[in-house]
Amino acid sequence: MSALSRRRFLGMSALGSAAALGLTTVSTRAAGAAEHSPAVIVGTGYGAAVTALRLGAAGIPTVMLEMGQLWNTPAEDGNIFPDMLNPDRRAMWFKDRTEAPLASFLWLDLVNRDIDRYAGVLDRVNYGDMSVYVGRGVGGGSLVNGAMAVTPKRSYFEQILPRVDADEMYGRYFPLANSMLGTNHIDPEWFETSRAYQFARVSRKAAHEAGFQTAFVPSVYDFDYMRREEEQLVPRSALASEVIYGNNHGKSSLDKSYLAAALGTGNVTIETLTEVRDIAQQQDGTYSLSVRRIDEHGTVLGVRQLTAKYLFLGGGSLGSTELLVRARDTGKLPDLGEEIGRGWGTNGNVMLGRANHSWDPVGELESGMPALGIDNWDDPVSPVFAEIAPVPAGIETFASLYLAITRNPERGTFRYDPGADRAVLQWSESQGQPSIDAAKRVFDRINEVNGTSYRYDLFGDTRAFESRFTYHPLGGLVLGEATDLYGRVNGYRNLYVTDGSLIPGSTGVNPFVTITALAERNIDRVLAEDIRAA
Ligand code: FAE
Repeated sequence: MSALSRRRFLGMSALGSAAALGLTTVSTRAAGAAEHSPAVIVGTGYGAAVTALRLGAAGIPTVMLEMGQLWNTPAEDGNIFPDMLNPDRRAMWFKDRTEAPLASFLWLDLVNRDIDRYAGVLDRVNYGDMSVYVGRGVGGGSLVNGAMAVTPKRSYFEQILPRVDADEMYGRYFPLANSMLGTNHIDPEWFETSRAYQFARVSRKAAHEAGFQTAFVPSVYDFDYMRREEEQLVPRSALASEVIYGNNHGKSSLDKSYLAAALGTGNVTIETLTEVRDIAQQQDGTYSLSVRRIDEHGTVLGVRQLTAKYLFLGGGSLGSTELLVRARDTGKLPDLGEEIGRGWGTNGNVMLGRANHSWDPVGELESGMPALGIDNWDDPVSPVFAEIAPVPAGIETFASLYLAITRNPERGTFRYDPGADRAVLQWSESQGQPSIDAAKRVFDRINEVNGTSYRYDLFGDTRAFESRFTYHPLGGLVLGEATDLYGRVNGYRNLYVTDGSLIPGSTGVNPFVTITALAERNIDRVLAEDIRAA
């Protein structure tokens, strides 16, 4: 067994037994809740998980603090997660009703359900004109996302982060990230015959008719497993309408990859249902964190202080940005500059649906995991990468759904609201218009050539394009602006950002591979220069 597999095995056992015992501290050692740790990481998403593995492997005792739950124990129905058609309290983070991205179908609210307030796995954070979907739990967004593992086009990466060495990223860190995450590719022959991808083939035909190219999308969902799902040899997940509220099988989420390996180093501890509220720096330069423990019903169990020499922020674009905006504006980290909270974008997300002809059915069975996209990114006027998204309703819908990623230059800013003690995003609906315009150029043409039309019934009113939510929040603590070129926060030693908040609002593709690869690059440098050399 390789060292990595051994670590993963140890880590998976620790996660399994913590879940079975209902523990909120996960470790391969008998670890108590220490008051001081050499390194603390906020969150357990992509950036955080990479950082934990590399610190743990370097022998640095590290504590990860995660506000969500460990998702590892089946509930009474035998499943860890609910499917999209029958959501229950596990679906959402403290909501009275689910808030699914498709608000309606035939203008009817058939999609959402009343639920009990609970520490569920998907959050929708609403800021006026913009709502942001994020994952909550050990693994962050990896628990709820669509598993599309896409490396950005090099020319675009060079545009968005011109001061990052692209040779190093494409030669070393992107391949490393993909291999660690478990990225795999669909067998094109199987794709042509699979019932579960008829919806994607129908969309492909319409795109090709209009002269657009399509491309397969790599995934961290195991396509071999999916094939066996279709053959009814294994329990179904992607083919059982599981997406956005978690997958019970098939997906290599971070708890099965980086986080398992991190725990397996023996140096990493994860504390769940533990939210970092405040950060301050002490006289000796170490950081103190005010940390709130809750139970899964939201009852506050206590607040305690923790200290760390090295503090890594991996709470995602919303979480990390909020911590630093709050720290600056409450005077706890007064040397933080104006760049904190800036440069936030939606990755140009816009969703839309098309109505197909009755002779072009999409099929009753749709895989929850997308595998194909319309790739019009090289078009200088309307660059669009549109993933062909499923509507896994279990019935024939004659609908094609798309999540289009566009090059939207609009950016938002987070400001501290002292009354609510939260960072609030400044973003107006009109800032979504460039995304709509770009997508409209592509899909107007597809509709015109194919004699099809938009669906006006999917987003709660009669709009055809929905740009008021995003799955891909990026920025807020932009690399080279709020931090140096390796995520070190300007103005403070030993304080780092390691997640999607480093990326300036856009990656042109689904972002988790970029976040992972950048985190690998940054921690390499930080370990060598700041930690090993200290
Ligand atoms: P993230 O994964 O969001 O993790 C942050 C973690 O920190 C979360 O677990 C939080 O609960 C936790 N946290 C935040 N604040 C605190 C605090 N103060 N104290 C303690 N814990 C805290 O961060 N991307 C793709 O590349 N491909 C896809 O197919 C895809 N599909 C998506 C589908 C959905 C429904 C959603 C919501 C997202 C999707 N994404 C996809 C986006 C992707 O999951 C996201 O970019 C990454 O998860 C962001 O990684 P971060 O490390 O920035």
